[in-house]
Amino acid sequence: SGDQATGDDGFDSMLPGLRRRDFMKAGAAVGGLSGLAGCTSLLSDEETVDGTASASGADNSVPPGEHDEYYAFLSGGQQGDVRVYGLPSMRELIRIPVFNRDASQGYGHDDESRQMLEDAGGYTWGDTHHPRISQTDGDYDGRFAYVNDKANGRMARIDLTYFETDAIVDIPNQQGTHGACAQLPDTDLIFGVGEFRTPIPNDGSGELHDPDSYGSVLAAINPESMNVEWEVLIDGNMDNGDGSKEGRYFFTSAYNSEEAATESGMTRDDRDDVKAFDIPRIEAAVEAGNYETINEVPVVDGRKDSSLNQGDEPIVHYIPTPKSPHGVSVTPDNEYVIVSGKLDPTASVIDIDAIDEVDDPDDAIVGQPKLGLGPLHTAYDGRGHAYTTLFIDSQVVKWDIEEAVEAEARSESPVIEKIDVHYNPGHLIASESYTEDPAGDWLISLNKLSKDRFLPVGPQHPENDQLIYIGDDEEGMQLVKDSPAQAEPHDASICHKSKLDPAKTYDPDDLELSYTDEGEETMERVSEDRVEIEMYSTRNHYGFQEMTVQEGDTIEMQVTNIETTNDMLHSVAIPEHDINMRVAPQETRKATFTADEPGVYWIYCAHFCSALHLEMRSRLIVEPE
Ligand code: CUK
Ligand code: CUA
Repeated sequence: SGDQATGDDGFDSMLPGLRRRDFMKAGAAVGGLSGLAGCTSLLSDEETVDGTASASGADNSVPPGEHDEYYAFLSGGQQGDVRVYGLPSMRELIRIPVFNRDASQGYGHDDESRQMLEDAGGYTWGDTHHPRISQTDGDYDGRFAYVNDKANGRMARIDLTYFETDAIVDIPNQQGTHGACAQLPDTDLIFGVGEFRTPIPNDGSGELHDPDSYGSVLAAINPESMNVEWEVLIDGNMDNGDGSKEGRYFFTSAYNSEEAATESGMTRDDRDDVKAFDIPRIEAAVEAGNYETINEVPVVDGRKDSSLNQGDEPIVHYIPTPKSPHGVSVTPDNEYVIVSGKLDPTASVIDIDAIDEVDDPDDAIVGQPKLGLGPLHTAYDGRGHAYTTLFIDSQVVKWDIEEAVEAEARSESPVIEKIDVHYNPGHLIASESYTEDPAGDWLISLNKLSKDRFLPVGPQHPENDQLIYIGDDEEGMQLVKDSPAQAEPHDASICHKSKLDPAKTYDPDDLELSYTDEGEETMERVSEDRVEIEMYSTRNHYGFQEMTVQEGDTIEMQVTNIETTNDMLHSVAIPEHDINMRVAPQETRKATFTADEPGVYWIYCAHFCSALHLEMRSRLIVEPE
């Protein structure tokens, strides 16, 4: 928008086409101007037609009122949610409750979301690690995000039209779902990676004490129905996962090929493995009836000695890689899958086309650069560079992928530079790194420890998500911002804002419940002890100013927010009944509860909505029996 730097002050005509960073350089050269460098209102960044500041260079400032360039979706770890940041500002915009409950969004407080959480096991928490956005033709389509629950073996889907969780599947035969990823390029399947080995089925009927008899499975989930279509039983375990871009393979890392149940046992061997699941062959096996049904899911035997793995067309390739690999990610050009073992200083570069060609799986490993201590996860800039977190060294290392293929194994020559992060990074994510065309400008290092970087808040400190600018290969990586995050983001996906189209209000046609307009409110006793209420809400009242019921009645209360204005929320908060039903504009929700204590209850609107918000009230009068 031109109101920040009009031609009147003369500065933009003095500096045609220059961005702020260039100006700062120029300012330094022309001493006399350098005093103006802090005067950002005169030096605003170039802006796009829709008024979005396009941050220039390593400057992540987004002026008040301007929008960010990207959405970043971060997992919330033990909070069980997904957080949405604006990038590059790193401003947190919203948290989307997934496996947790959130009264601010009425999630877990209305019948529909309560039922969904109940059907998915009824747990009050989850452990989200890997949020992935659906793709079409290898690019984000902005329709859905998917995220795992490591704590209870589940996968959830978030509808990105409304930024709300709309489905959760409790995955049979899988206890800890760790890696999560979509089958690209068109999100044909969602994969849940089973980390914890258990007896299968885990119902006490089998051997409980001998870990050798346990197993873990890869689960393939239909992205529309969220049904588990099939599973593959494997030897060893699995950790993270990523898919090849053309849909052929799904890759997982593994740190416990030993199949041990103790730390010393899990770290005994020098090599674990990467598994390459051949999706078309697995689907052919399922088609041919080559499976055992366990807990209603077809389970294909992908263990090493399975008949399906003998011969020239194995369904699972086991590729040995050094000690306890963790991160696994496919390069944007689909040439390689890069895996790094946290207990070995190298990353392994695996040639995807070679996997099914070589006799010795070792020959598929075409590069093994030595990166530093504790290499975990790798992201891409689309210019041939890889960025890998070094957990032990507390660094991000930038390296050249082709150089790693050319160089001797364990050479450090592919390393371009390292930057210190604070402290101990897990994942890192670059803008659109999971697509075929990464943007290559920003990178977030999701650091597990912040130690001294923020005001102390007791024994538990926030995590530290550090923003690094990677858009300038000559100047190198530049640390731009420390951003505290409540525990514990693991992974993230960064999507350009142009690829999302969030709704401004609900479309009543998308909802199951009927719309109740002003004048259509009803309150009806449908049986001896059941009352149905349908009402509306608007500034600043509800369809009913009072509602009288009898002690012991079950009440089905349905509320439509008839506002058509974006952002104009109301809610139905019912004291002492554990309900806060948020209704967004044009949304209808329903909560069913029992009026089991006689008395008067002030229903109120918990979302500040206008000057008469406090007066937006109704009485629930429960008459004694
Ligand atoms: S992650 Cu889940 S243990 Cu490195 Cu993908 Cu943190
Ligand atoms: Cu409606 Cu506050």
